[in-house]
Amino acid sequence: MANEALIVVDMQNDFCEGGALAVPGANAIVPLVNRLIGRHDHVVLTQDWHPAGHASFASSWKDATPFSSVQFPYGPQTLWPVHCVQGTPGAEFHPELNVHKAQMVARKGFHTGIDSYSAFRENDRMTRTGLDGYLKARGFTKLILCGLALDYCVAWSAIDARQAGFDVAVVVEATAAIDLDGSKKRMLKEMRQGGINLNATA
Ligand code: VGL
Ligand code: ZN
Repeated sequence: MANEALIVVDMQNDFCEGGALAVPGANAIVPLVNRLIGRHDHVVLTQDWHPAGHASFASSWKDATPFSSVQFPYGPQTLWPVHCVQGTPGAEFHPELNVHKAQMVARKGFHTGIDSYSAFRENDRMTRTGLDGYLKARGFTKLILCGLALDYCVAWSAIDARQAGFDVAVVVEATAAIDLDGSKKRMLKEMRQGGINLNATA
């Protein structure tokens, strides 16, 4: 469909089995994501793309442990293991992902001091990536999302896409969640309440 784009979120080695921030069940969704890619005319990939020493890495802070939360200038921020460092194998797409059809690769998380779950707006909720402008300029009105992680980058991207005025569906079966402190349940509820269709299938 001409007005519809598939957004494949962060299908990168570090979020898959054996990766630095492996999401349980990530490898199993690769065939489903590829099927969705095969069925869509317009595909955008997002890529978590951090400089070494990024502020969201626990190792960038003294005495901090991964998965703890600390106060950043913009609010609470979860600290993560070092992952998706620019130019490293962990930042590359999963080797079985069908990347060739992608018309756009949108990178995010490249500002050292700001994390970015959403592909539209960084975690300070002010810095914009410009992806909405690109998608609107291309005439897309409907976005279908899949990928990793359901409760972080997929959810925040979906919520921001809805707020930017797109009709948004998430193919939940083609996602996998980190599920930190109940984040999966919480973000599914936020998406549902935000008017995002969670019933789409792969
Ligand atoms: C993500 C945590 C940190 C994600 C990225 O892709 O969901 N999660 N960076
Ligand atoms: Zn990240």
